[in-house]
Amino acid sequence: MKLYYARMAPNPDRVRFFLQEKGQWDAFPKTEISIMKNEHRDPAYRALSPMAHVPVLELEDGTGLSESRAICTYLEGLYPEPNLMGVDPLERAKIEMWDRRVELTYFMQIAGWFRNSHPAMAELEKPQSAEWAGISEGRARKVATFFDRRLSESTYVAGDRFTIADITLHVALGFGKLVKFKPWEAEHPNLAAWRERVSARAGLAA
Ligand SMILES: N[C@@H](CCC(=O)N[C@@H](CS)C(=O)NCC(=O)O)C(=O)O
Repeated sequence: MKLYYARMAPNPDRVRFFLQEKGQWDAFPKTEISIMKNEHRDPAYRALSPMAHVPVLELEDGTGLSESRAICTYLEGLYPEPNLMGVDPLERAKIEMWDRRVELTYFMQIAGWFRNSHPAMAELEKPQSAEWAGISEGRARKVATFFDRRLSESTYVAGDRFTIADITLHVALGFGKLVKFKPWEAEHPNLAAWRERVSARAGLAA
């Protein structure tokens, strides 16, 4: 088994933090892919990742598993402890619900904002759209308020314990720094308190 990942890229970081939380980051080999050097578009890599996305987990039989959450589902099966995705059908569903809310409504808006406005992304995002960036920014700002409210009633994103949904939010907040959006610094005290709590975890070390 081998993980193809990229440094300082949010989706690979979701898998890295997931493995770090499980104490398994060093359990199998990794290959670094440079997105800025276009290594993810190399035909050999595309054979594993047809959409040219990082990360990918290559299995012993040559299967390429992509989509960060799907990779985490597989890793949760291999390394069940500590549990990060739920122990029974209801808890699994609730964690997935919150994780997808974070990914689809916040993480993806930060991605749209960053990819359509940052000069470093001009090569990857063609064409860049200032209008798309603006709409994404507005939505990200609104959703930050939603998660601040959620964290006023819940210690962690999906409930009373740390799960994959916290990893996704942690990565998404870090991603937002690239567009200088730090909602925990103003007006969002619950997000700030949660961020301080999770940032202290060894598994989320940079
Ligand atoms: N939905 C995929 C997204 C993967 C993805 O977009 N990864 C980025 C790096 S964070 C990438 O490979 N970008 C390359 C590109 O846009 O050309 C996942 O969850 O893994």
